[in-house]
Parts: sequence; C-alpha cells; structure tokens
Amino acid sequence: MSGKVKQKSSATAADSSTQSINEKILKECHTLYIDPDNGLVKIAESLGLTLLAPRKKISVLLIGNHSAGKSSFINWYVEEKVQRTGVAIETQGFSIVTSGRKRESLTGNATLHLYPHFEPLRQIEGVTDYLTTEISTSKQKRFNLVKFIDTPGLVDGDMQYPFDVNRAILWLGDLADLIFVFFDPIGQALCKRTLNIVEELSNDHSEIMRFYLSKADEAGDESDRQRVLMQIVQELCKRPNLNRTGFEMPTIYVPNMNQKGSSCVNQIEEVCQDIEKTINQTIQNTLNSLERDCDQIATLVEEKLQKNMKTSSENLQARFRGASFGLLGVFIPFLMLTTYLISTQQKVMKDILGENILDTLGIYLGPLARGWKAIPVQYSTYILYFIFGFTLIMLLIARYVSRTKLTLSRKEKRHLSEIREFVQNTVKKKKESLYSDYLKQSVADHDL
Ligand SMILES: Nc1nc2c(ncn2[C@@H]2O[C@H](COP(=O)(O)OP(=O)(O)O)[C@@H](O)[C@H]2O)c(=O)[nH]1
Ligand SMILES: [Mg+2]
Repeated sequence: MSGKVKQKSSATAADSSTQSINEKILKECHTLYIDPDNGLVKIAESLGLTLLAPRKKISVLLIGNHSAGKSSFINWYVEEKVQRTGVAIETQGFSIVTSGRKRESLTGNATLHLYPHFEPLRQIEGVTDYLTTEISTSKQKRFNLVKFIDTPGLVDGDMQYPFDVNRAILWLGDLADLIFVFFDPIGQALCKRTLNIVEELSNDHSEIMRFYLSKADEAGDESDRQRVLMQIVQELCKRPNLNRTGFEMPTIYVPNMNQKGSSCVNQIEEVCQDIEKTINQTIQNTLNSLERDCDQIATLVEEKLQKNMKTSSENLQARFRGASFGLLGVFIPFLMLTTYLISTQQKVMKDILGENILDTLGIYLGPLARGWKAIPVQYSTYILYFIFGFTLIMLLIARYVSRTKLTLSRKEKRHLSEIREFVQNTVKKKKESLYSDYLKQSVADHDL
C-alpha cells in the first residue's frame, strides 16, 4: 500500500496536498462562522448584524436539453457512475452530487436536512419528491471542493413536469457559483425551454455562466461542428439579453465515449480549469469576506462603546441638573417660609430660635421680610399655597430632568471588548495564516 503511494507521480502528490490545504481553508473559515460558542454569525447576531457562513464547497449547476450529456459529464468528473445516464425521456429530478465518507443516496427530505439553505425549495410544490443527493467517496480532480447539481433534461412540447421546473432551476441558479449550459449537436440543441431558462438566468448570473457544445464527438466532421456551433450561437444572439460579444463555446466530450474515433478537439480540460479557477476565487473571496466581517464587527463594538460613553456623560449631566432643581425646590421655599414667619410671627419665632439668631437672620433676610409685610394679611393663605405649589413644580422638574438612559453594565462592556479583541486579533491572525497557507501553494516561500 505505502509502496503504491510512493509511486504516485509528484504532480499527483502536489495535487492532493493542494486539495487538502484548500479544503482545510474553506472548512476552517466555515467553522469560524458557525461555531456555536464564538462563531462570527452568533457574535454578529448579538450586535444586530446578519452574516452568512461561507460554504465549504462551490456549487456547479448543470442545465441543458434532455440527453445533452450532463449526467455523463458528472460521472466522468467524479470517475464513478453516480448518475444514471441515457435514460429515456421520463421525469428526472434534481440531484446533488457531492463527496463524502460513504457512498449513499439521500431522499429529498434528507437532502433538505443536510443542506438547510435549500429549504426554500419546499415552496416549489413537488420538488422535494424529485430531489436526491448522491454522496460519493471519490477524491478525483477537485471533487472534494465541488458540489454538482444535476437538473432534469429539458424538453419542449407536451412534456409535463410534476413541479415548476423553470422556477426550481432559477432558484438554484441564485445559489450556484458556476452554471454550465450544455448544448448537444444531435438532440434538441435549440430547445426553446432551455433557451428561455438560459436567457432568464443570464439576467442576474451571466458572469458565472459557461456554454459548452457537449458530445462534440458526435457532431460529425469539423465543418459540421462549425455549422452546429454557428446555429447555436445565432439562436442565442437572437435573444437580446444574451447577445454577448466574444461568445465562447468550447467543444467537449467525455473521452471514453468517443466510439466513432472522432478527431475533434476536446476542450473538457477547460471545464476542469474553470472549476479550479472558481474554487481559487472562492477561497480568496471567503478570506477577504472574513477580514471584512471582522472589521465590521469591530466597528459595531466600537460604536456601541462610544455611544455608551456618551450616554454615561449625559446621565451625569442629567443627575446634576436634577440635583440643582431639587435644591432650588427646597431652598427657595424654605427661605420664603422663614422670612414670612419672621415678618409675621415674630413672637413665636423668638421663642423657637432665640433672640440672637432671630436678630442675625433679620440682618440678612430683613429686606425680604419687609417685602412680606407689604402683602395684605388676607392674601397670606394664597402665599402659602404658592410656596407649596412652587416646591411641587420644582421637584417635578427635578425628577423630569434627571431621567437617565440605560447604560452597559461593567460585565457587558468587558464582553464587548473581548469580542473586539477576538475578531481583531485571534480571527484576523487565523485569516492571515490561512492566506499564507493558500499562497504558499503557488508562490515560493521567499516571496511571502
Ligand atoms: N458520444 C458521446 N456520447 C455521450 C457523451 N456524453 C453523453 N453521451 C451519451 O448521451 C446519452 C445521454 O447522456 P446523459 O448524460 O444521460 O444526458 P443528460 O440527459 O444531459 O444527463 C447517454 O447515452 C450517454 O452515453 C459524449 O461526450 N459523447
Ligand atoms: Mg441526466
């Protein structure tokens, strides 16, 4: 066994190490988001921000006419007969082909359980019954980082699908990282249904769509092939939304299916390169998003702490204002009452305070006390009401202006600082190390 491994060509060995590094990067990024304790999704949610966890694999959606060779392509890529091929025009459903630990076929419900983000598919009536997942243990090519979504062959005419096939494909298109459109030379290359869906998909996804002339070995000689290609391109260009300059359509066929020994160039490697390119792009995007999401979380924390500081100082001011009005509300009435009593009840006051104090008070409060004397006796009850009213109003004002806003507890502040520290240091450091792991695969060490 070990001898066999050693005999592997160095290219294959490098390939498999690359595979595992890229796989590791996407897995670790995914975990950084979904960790139940300190995952970024949960942290962001506590700050009122919604983050989506990155996927561990890219999704490739394959669409095309019935019998265009979609399923055969998947089987060729995976190097295992996972998908049924060449079936008669019968209703086929959607099939997700993915890598895993054990060969297994899952039903629609199990599929939705495995991929919760596919759950909205349930809204399209009937689809769940025609949805399966094929798990294969294959590690060929980049299969560990790719999830293929095989779709029912499209046909024109009276064919009745037990679900809204267009709607389902459009919905899956929103999820895909790549959309492969297969046109075959013999079948109904110009199937209207296919062209309609292609046109609709290209409204939002033209940059991830790739067109291929599949089963190119069956297209006859070179001039026949050119004619077929011209025909398809012409048909596509009739559609205003699809009229793209520099329309590219590589000719591909599954190598071992070339029974007739056609000499046609096979550009199927370009398909693999496209998948590879998309994986690399996805890894870079995922790492960039990770950094951006960390920054966003740190900014939110910063804003929260700043706002809390502002609220704290506003609360302090409010308390001070409240205390001032409170004091006024007590002191002024006290002054008024005292002077009133001095001026009107001199004898009683003398008994209570003693002559000395009364004299001293008389010096300071004399002018006010004289003011009281000027007011006729019959109004004195109103004066007392006024004083009580004044006190009441001042105390109410004091209460009103001293209202404070809720601030963060010390524990909450510490928690926020910890979050900032975690995303800015721990997560970002992790991101940096993943980035250099990624770059190391293609660049020599001294360049880093
Ligand atoms: N000659 C040739 N036949 C192919 C090729 N790909 C698929 N086929 C055949 O075309 C038929 C339909 O293929 P299939 O993969 O089921 O098409 P699908 O309906 O698009 O999934 C099958 O009988 C395959 O053997 C190819 O590249 N070359
Ligand atoms: Mg098929």
